[in-house]
Parts: sequence; C-alpha cells; structure tokens
Amino acid sequence: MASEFAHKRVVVIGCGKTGVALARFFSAAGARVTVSERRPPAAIGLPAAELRSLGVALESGGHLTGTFESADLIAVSPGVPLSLGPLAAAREKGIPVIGEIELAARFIRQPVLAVTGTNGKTTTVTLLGDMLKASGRRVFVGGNIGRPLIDFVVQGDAADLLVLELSSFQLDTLESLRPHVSVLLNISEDHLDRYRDMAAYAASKARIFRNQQPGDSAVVNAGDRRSWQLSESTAARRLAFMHGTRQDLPTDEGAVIGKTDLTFYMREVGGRARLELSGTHLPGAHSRENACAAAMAALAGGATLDGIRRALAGFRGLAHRLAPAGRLGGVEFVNDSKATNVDAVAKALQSFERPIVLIMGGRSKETDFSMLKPLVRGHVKQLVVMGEARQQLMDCLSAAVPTAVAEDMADAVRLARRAARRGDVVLLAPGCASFDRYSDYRQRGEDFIKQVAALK
Ligand code: UMA
Repeated sequence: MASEFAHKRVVVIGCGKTGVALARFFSAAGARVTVSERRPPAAIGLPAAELRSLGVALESGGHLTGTFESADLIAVSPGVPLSLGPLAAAREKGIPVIGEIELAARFIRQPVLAVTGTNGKTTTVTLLGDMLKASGRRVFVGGNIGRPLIDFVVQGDAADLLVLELSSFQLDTLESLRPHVSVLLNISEDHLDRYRDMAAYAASKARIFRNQQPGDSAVVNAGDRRSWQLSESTAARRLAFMHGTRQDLPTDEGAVIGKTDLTFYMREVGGRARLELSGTHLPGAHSRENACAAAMAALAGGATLDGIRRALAGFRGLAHRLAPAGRLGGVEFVNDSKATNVDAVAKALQSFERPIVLIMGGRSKETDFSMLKPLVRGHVKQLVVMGEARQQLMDCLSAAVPTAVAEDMADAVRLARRAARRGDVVLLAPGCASFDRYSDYRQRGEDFIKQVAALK
C-alpha cells in the first residue's frame, strides 16, 4: 500500500492521537519511525507502551534538531506549529514535511465531504454523517472530530464516502485533497496565538477550496462576509446559505434558514424543497445554520430528503455544546465548554432569552474579549472569571458587567450559584482554551458537571 516508505527514516512530531496513528501507519509501511514529543516521558502514559510494541522509538522531553535533520520525511500532528524551531530548520534543509490529512488523502479513493469554519464544525459533521447514513450510505466520519483520517487508511473500513472535520491546523498542511463537497461555516477570531493575524488564519481556511473543480460543490455561509469573500476563489459550484429570503441569496442555488424551517433551492431536490424544524433539538440561530449546511452538503453528497429529516429528528445535540448540566432551585446549568473563542460565547449568549450568569476563563488565544461587551451588557447579570485569562477578562469586561474572580471551577460554580435566581441560567462558555488546567475542553466540561452535582 505504501511501499514508498519502506526503510525510510520517518520522524513523527507529537505523541497525541494523531502521532500514534501516524506511527501505526508508517510502521505498517515498513519505515523506521521515531516519535518526537515535547512532554516528558512520565506525562505520556499509554501511547508510549503502544509505540514500544510497534518497535517505534520515542524521544520525549523536547525536540532534537539532529533527529529532525536526519529524517527522510517528517510527519506533523495538527497541534504542532510549522514555525517550531527544529522543524523550520529541517524544512530549510529541504527535508519534506507532511501533515496527517495530506498523507492520508494520497491513499483515499472515496469522495470526501470536508467541513471547516471557526465554530459549529463538529455539530455539522455529526449531522452530515447521520444524514448520509440515514440515506443508506456507508460513511467514515473523522478528522478534527476525533478520529485521525490516517486510521481509516490503516484499517481500511468499508465506506462509500468520507466526512471530514478539518481545523485550520489540518488545512495548513493540505496540498492535494480535493473535496467533492466543501463546507465553510463561518470565520471569526480564533487561534491568534498560532497565526500572525486574521488574514493568515482566514487564508488557512480558504485552502479547503483550492483543489475543487467545477463538478464539485462549495457550501458557504453567505451571511458571513469573510467566508463568502474567501469562497470567491473556488472553481466549484457555490451554494450559499443564509437567514432571510430567496431574494437575499447571492447564488441561484442555495438555501434559506427560517425561524422554524429550511428551504433548499438546489437541483438535487428538483429546484425547491422545504424542511420543517419544529420538534428538532437545534437551540439558537447558529444551530439552524449548522443543520442547513449539513443538509446541503448531504444533498450534494447523494442523501435523500427523507434521510435528512430522520437524522435531524434523532439528533440530541453533542456533549459540552450548550448541553444541560443540571437544575437546582429553578436555576438551569448549561455546559458549553467547547465555546473556546469569543464568537462561540456570543452565539451561546444569544441562545437564551433568560438572564445569564456566565463563567469564562482558561488559556487565552490572544483574542480581544472586549468585542463581547455589548452582548454581555444585554444578557449577563454576573460574570465569573477564572484561569490564566482572568485578569485579561476583568480588564475587558468588568466595566460592562459585575465581575467576580474564582480560584477554580468549584469556586466558579459556587459564586455563580450564589448570583443566580430562579429562572436564570448558569452558563459555562469559557471563550478560552482549556489547557491551563485541563487536558482538553471535555475534561473541563466534566469538571463543571461534577461541581454542579456537588452543589446538590
Ligand atoms: N506537541 C509536541 N510539540 C509541539 C506541540 C505539541 O510534541 O510543538 C505534542 C503535545 O505535547 C501532545 C501532542 O503533540 O502530546 C498533541 O498533538 P495534537 O495537538 O496535534 O493533538 P492530537 O491528540 O493529535 O489531536 C489532534 C487535534 N488536536 C489539535 O489540533 C490541537 C484534535 O482536535 C483532533 O481531534 C485529533 O488530532 C484527530 O484528528 C482537537 C482540537 O482541539 C479536538 N482541535 C482544535 C480545535 O478544534 O480548536 C484545532
């Protein structure tokens, strides 16, 4: 399958999910594999044992320039910045560097439906996968959502179609992938700790369109100026979606999002079809955008309206995304730990009519929180801040809303409970990464749920 790698010296950077999957791939292909990991050996745990059993060398506790420079090929995990010193030095020397999705794409024959955007990717990808499955298609769902694409190549699952969630980190190293259907949901400030500026971040997102041809489709949020502008580069058929009426659509084919329905104007539905949304679990306008984009991509990928309808009816939302976390004394606790940037916090706030006690904080991604001021003023009665970004949050938002500082999640939940009255919502929407205290947003969300349960 990949005999070109036999006996080659391959260095894999990062010993997370992707790194281990890459090590499996290269070791099955007969390469001499070294995994290079910045964390110390004690922090790695189980993956170290798997690598040993594969006969893969593990260098941990930092990256060695010598190792990188003696490689025939370097494969990077998405979380590794391409500016990493030893990696940049190896690239200067002409050593080829490849990303995991790009590597996998070279071995894939099935049509790919790829979804990107700052927020809503995982929900959209989940719905899209469900819609295609409910239409009788065999689907692999992977990428940033959790299952590395290279796993699919190694295991050779039976699939008619691949549905991929692609982060900007994964798009950065993409060269040859040609999505049969691409989806761009939205672009707002995020990851500015990795990108020079918004233009660089947006340029990364635009890579989803670069290899598309006229027979392909691009589903794009026409209500989001940046996304719409970026999509002008695509050779694919553009399918716009937005809130409003058909007259607002900038393309002949597309879809319109209503308060309780979606209307598609696409050749796949014979010109026009309406889908009722009442009875589905899609809180907030942004959820309807995700559902609309998923349905359009599904139609372009061969799904039926009936399959789409059934998938929407069965969708119960995802963990850590505006998910119920308990109720106490008439106060509802909502876990949106996945709201790791300002736009996601804004969308969470807009999903409630009731007064909100908002918990924010974590590791800042160099975003400007003051953009939230008007929304916080309108929706939030008390803000509780915690983690590394607490001072920055205080500086940006305390003039707009009463703000308290918490020591940790337990303290934050206690303070929030004290400020909330019957009918209010206590919302965890951190607007920050979780890595100051947690391994990921899931662990942070679990801690929130645990602290809410402890109040009882
Ligand atoms: N590491 C180094 N050197 C570095 C940077 C990182 O050794 O300079 C090491 C870390 O110590 C760690 C490993 O690399 O041990 C982590 O690699 P990774 O960050 O690429 O994480 P993976 O476990 O491989 O997971 C990645 C995605 N993570 C990121 O992009 C940060 C996962 O997305 C994805 O599910 C997985 O691949 C499978 O494709 C998560 C994510 O947070 C959900 N994504 C970001 C987001 O959604 O905002 C982009």
